[in-house]
Amino acid sequence: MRTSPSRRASVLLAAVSSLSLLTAACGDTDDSADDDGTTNAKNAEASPNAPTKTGLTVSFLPKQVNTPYFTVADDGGERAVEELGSTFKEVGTEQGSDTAGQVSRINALTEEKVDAIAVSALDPDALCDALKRAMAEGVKVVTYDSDTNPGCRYAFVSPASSEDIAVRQLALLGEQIGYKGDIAILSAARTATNQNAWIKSIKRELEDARYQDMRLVDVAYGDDEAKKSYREAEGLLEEHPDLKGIISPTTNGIKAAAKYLSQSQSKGDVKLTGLGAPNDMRPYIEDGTVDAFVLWDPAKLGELAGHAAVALASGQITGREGQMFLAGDMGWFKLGGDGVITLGDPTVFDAGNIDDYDF
Ligand code: RAM
Repeated sequence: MRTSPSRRASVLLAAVSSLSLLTAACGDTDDSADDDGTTNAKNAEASPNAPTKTGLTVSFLPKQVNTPYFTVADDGGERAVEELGSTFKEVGTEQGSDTAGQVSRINALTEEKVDAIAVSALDPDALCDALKRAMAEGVKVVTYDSDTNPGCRYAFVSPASSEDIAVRQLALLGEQIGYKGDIAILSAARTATNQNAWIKSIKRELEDARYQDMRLVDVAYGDDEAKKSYREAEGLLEEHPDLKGIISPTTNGIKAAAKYLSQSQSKGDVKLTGLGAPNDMRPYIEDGTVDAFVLWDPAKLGELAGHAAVALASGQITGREGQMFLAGDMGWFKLGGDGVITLGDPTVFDAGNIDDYDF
């Protein structure tokens, strides 16, 4: 049974007054959160050979539940957590922009004393206080898909490097429009960490000489909602009659934009690429609305997050650069700077390979 918060607080106080010197001298793996959240834990030694704990409760909190991308990702997480002998649960809201809903769920999970939370953050800052409280209560926090600030979690399971994800989408669109003309981005929630990191990288990459004739004229936000994303895509075409292409770095956004374009006169003329799920995008590849798009396997992303959460809860990693953990059949993964764990290279899908994938 776990220690109650009040008991833990008094134990901590006693420890601070009488044992702090001893603790420091022993290199104890004290993981209490301090002013900037996780400093103690990240500086702590891991016990790479510690046995994998079983009987843990690991909770996944995606940006949005009941949406294909996160259903597949969280199914992967469930598989990993259950294979490791622990209990998986998923909580979340149906909206793709409900940051307050994420905060209240983090607080509820902390109250419930789950052992670990894997969260895809809708906002880098807004979740921080709740996540820091969770960590102070002994909950191991890992982000996956979309990060919070590094001080508000121990590790981040990233699909690929942000730069890579962004650059590949821009390169695809560049090829498709002959590196010339106005382009726009259709994003998800305005605050989403992953979306904003990719948009920033796309803007930086656009400064490269090869893109000198391409101009980013607008960024729209569809909040990962089908109808809103559809309307935003329509709005982009209405407001920018010379638009040559759209990048939508969200599975829900690109699907809605493809639906709009496939029914519009601009089908095939205005190019669309971004991050899409093969099963969502197959009809639009087949009917010529979309030539190619990018993604990773969300199931593997969730699986890796499940393994990372259990490795944290088992003390095998603490979030420090260079630590390693075994993610089942996926093999060993090494933590990079800021506790970032990278899944691998994204895949480009087109008519030639889309039928090899089923997610
Ligand atoms: C949507 C979400 C998610 C993003 C994918 C590509 O499902 O915005 O965070 O990673 O698209």
